[in-house]
Amino acid sequence: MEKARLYSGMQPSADSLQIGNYIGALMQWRGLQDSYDAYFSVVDLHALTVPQDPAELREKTRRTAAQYIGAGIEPTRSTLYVQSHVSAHPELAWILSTITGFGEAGRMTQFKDKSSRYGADTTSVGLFTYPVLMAADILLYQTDVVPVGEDQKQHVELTRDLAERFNSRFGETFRVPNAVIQQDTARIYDLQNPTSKMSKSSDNQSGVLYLLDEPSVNAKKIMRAVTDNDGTVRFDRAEKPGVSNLLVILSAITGRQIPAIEDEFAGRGYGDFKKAVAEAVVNEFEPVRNKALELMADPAELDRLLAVNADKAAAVANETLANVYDRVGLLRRR
Ligand code: AQP
Repeated sequence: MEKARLYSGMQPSADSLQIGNYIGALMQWRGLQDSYDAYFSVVDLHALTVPQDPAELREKTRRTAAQYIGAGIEPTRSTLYVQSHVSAHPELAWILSTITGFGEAGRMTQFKDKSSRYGADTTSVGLFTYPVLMAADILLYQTDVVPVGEDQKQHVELTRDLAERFNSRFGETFRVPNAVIQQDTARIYDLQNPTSKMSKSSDNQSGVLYLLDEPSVNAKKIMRAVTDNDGTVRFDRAEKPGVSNLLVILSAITGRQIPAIEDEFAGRGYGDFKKAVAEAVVNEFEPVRNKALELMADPAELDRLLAVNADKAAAVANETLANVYDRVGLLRRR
C-alpha cells in the first residue's frame, strides 16, 4: 500500500536550532519518516518575511539542513530540500492568493501578533501572505498530514479551506490535508522566562538551548535556569513553570514518564535535578551536533544532497502546479 504523505518545515531564522525545535519537531519527524512518504523543507522563502542578512541567510539555510540530517532525518529516506529550490512554491502561492479573502488572511493570529510586535512600518506584505505560501507548500505535495505546533493550527485550517475552495471551483485538484497537533507537553519554554515559548531567534540567548552550542554552554544555561523557592521537583505549569519545563525536557529526551522523574528526585534539591537534565541534554545533542558540524564542514556535499532532493520534490510539485495552471485557465506554453 502506498504510504500517506507528510509535509513539514522550519525557517532558517537562526544559526542554530533550539531544543524546542528538536523536541517539538525534529524528534517527531524522525519517528514519522518510516511510516510516511515525508517531505521536510527548510523554508527560506518564509524566513524572508522578516529582514535577513543575505549572506547569513544562505549560511543559516545550510546549517538548518545539516541539523535536520544530524537529528536523524535521512535524505535518502525523506525528501529533505530547500523551499526556494522548488520554484513551484511561490508560483502556487500566487494562484492561491487570488482565491484568498483579504479579511480571511487578516484574521490570522500569527500575523496579528507579529505585525503588532514589528510595527506597521516593518510589517511586509510577505508577512501578511505567509499563510498562503504555507498552504502552497503543503498542497503542492498532495499532503495527507501536517505535524505542527498548536500555533500553526489556524494556518492548516486556512490551507484546508483553500484546498476545498479550489476543488469546488475548478474541480478536484488538491488532497485536503489534516493537521496533527503536537501535545502541549511537547512545548518548550524559555529557561529564563518559562512562561514564554523558547524561540531560536530570541533576543536574549541565555534562556535558549541551541543544538550547535558547546555542551558546556548548554549545561551552564540549564544550571542557571529560573526555578522557584519551593524546592520540590513537581510538575505544575501554573505554579512552577521553570521546574515543569525542565521536567518536560528530561521526560521528552529520556522517554521516561514525568511522575517517575518526580519520584526519583523527591527530597533532593534542584541542583541534582538540573545536573541530570544537563547531562541528558548534552548527551542527546552530542551526536546531532557532531554530525551537523561534519556536514557543515563539507558544504559542497551538503549542497549536492539538497540538489538531489530538490529534484525529487520538484517532480511532484511541478505536476501539481501544471494541473493547477490548466484548471485556472492559463495558456500552456508550447
Ligand atoms: N518552544 C518550542 N516548543 C516546541 N516546539 C517548538 N517549535 C518551535 N519552538 C518550539 C516547533 O519547531 C518548528 C519550527 O518552526 P519554525 O522555524 O517555522 O518557527 P517557530 O515555530 O516560530 O520556531 P522558533 O524557534 O520560535 O523560530 P523563530 O524564532 O524564527 O520564530 C515548528 O514545528 C514548531 O512547532
